[in-house]
Amino acid sequence: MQLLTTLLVAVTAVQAHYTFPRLVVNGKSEEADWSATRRTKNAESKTGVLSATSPDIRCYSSQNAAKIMTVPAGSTIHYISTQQVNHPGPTQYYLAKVPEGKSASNWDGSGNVWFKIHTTKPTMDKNKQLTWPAQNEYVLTNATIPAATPDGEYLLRAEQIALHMAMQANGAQFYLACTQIKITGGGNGTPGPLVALPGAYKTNDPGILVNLGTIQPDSYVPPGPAVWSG
Ligand SMILES: *[C@@H]1O[C@H](CO)[C@@H](O)[C@H](O)[C@H]1NC(C)=O
Ligand SMILES: [Cu+2]
Repeated sequence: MQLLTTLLVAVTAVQAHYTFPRLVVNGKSEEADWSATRRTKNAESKTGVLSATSPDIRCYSSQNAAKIMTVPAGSTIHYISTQQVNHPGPTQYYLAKVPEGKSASNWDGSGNVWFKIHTTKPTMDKNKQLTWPAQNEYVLTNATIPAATPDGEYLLRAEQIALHMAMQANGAQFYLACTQIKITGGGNGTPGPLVALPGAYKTNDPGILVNLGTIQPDSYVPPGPAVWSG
């Protein structure tokens, strides 16, 4: 029994990484894992992206998905995680509008097309550690699709950046997923700033190369553009 317990603890430690195979929209989950969310290259290994400038930073070299999920503007969204999101770091959501004549079911998300709709800020816990909303949960934090987002097909990208090793270059781990969605009932906003992925992040951005043991919550600067809130 002692041995079994030890083994279970060891296995749990090895599996302490995660993927986000399901989007939840207003409490209703995608019908199955990887149905509208593109199956990422790390679906089995669950390892994070270690280079902020690699092509994997966009959608983790994922396969196109079969479905496109309808998402009313103004919806509350989040993702289900395969494991506990145990590492400290921000959760961010981005959208990219599919160009005219292309489809969310196969567009690659290239170009200056991505805008950020959500980021999370840390607080200091009672052990003087920086912690983030939804840390240690099996979901990513909720975000709102801005009501002013124009109708149409989009790629939705979620990331959680694990910063526990980020005091060294390429030590931050990016866990991410992209989902094929169609926004309905939206508005006439002009989303921006628009950035490319890769492109928006640099290895030495202060939110990527950072020692969490030496900063205050207010001084953490998440990577990427400002949030567009519509
Ligand atoms: C997140 O949104 C879901 C509905 O999609 C809701 O059930 C849940 O309570 C929300 N969680 C938080 C922390 O607000
Ligand atoms: Cu880890």
